[in-house]
Amino acid sequence: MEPVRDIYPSRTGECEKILNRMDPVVYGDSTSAPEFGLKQNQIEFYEDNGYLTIPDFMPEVVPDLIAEMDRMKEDLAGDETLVTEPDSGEIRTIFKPFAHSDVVDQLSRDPRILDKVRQLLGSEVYMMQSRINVKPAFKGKSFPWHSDFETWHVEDGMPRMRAVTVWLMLSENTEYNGPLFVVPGSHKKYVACSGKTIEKNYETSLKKQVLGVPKPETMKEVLANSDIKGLYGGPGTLVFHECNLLHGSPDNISADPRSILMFVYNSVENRPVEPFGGQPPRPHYLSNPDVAPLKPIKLS
Ligand code: 6CS
Ligand code: FE
Repeated sequence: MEPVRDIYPSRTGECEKILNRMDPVVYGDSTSAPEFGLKQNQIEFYEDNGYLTIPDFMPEVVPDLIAEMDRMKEDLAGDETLVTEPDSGEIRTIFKPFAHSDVVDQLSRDPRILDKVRQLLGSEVYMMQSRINVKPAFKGKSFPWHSDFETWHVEDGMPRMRAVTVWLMLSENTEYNGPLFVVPGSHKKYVACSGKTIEKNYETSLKKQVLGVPKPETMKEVLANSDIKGLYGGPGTLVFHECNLLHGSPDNISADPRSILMFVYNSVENRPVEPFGGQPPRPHYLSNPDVAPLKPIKLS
């Protein structure tokens, strides 16, 4: 098979560069209106800013999801899909929760979410990655600035920018408990990072990412054109987050956890190829080998 040309080279050993995005942000046909689709002004906001917040989207599902999160922390103890914080034994991330919870699986295929995702990506979609970021009180550590797409491209072989992360706030996300910070509009450029991907980078990057993190000088350039925006909201707030948007989050030194459930939807027309960083593909809980289109559940 012809190797796919790398239009977003990163970690090639060259110095860091800011490149142009070569892909659309919204793939959907704006004249199509799925039953639970986004409104035109929401689509435009997402296209311009790279994110969209819908407050009070599904607060009713949150108590069950928190119960499932607590159950999975116990049930999956010692499993590779549970990642702990760098300086404590606290749980940082539960990967692939849909595989262990019907409640999570059903939500990931809820047409009120799927219609919007398919509308943005203009195709059928599959679940590329899913996680619960727990951010425990006092002990939840930061995530440095990064674009998820950069990692997915280099380490998982995602060829183009045609994926969206949809995440639901499971607790109140305030300015104090380690919320997500985004750089609105940063998804329109691509930071080709320095360095080279090391073998099994994921064994350390999920606790503390080093590769694929733009240097301070590069972030200074990015931030000269845009402010940082913190994403705050109550439990049940939904966020759409374009795959190449620069984001990060500070430590949580407050007394309240800041937990979120994340679904990464990738277009079935953007299935991964050989990872561009030259290392073998990452495990199934980071890049799902099941690329079958997701079927929406029936709402009762
Ligand atoms: O590795 C991943 O797939 C995700 N996790 C981290 C810490 N950074 C990149 C991406 O968001
Ligand atoms: Fe991320």
